Amino acid sequence: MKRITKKITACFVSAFMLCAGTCASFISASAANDAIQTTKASHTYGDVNDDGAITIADVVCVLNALKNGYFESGQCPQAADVNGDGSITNEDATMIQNYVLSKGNTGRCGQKF
Ligand SMILES: [Ca+2]
Ligand SMILES: [Ca+2]
Repeated sequence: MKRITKKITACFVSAFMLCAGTCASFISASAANDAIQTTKASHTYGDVNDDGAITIADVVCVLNALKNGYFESGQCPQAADVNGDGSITNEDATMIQNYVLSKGNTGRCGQKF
């Protein structure tokens, strides 16, 4: 059952990423630098919605931000740059998805900053 859920999640996210990819390619992490919108003292790479866990919801946050061009209030854009290249792209979303699915390159997901 868990395996099927992971496959369904992966399909959903892949389809969403395909759609988001046609709308926007990246958001500059430096442009979002003044946008930490939570009051926590520390954050975790990959935990974009800052709820204390890295889940598929964080992947969706990144994809929505790529589509819309901005992060919602309460989200932590810096946590989205998991490959540390200074931009937030589909690659970051893929790495967070990999972390959720426990496979592939996860960048610095899970590290505190
Ligand atoms: Ca989260
Ligand atoms: Ca990045």
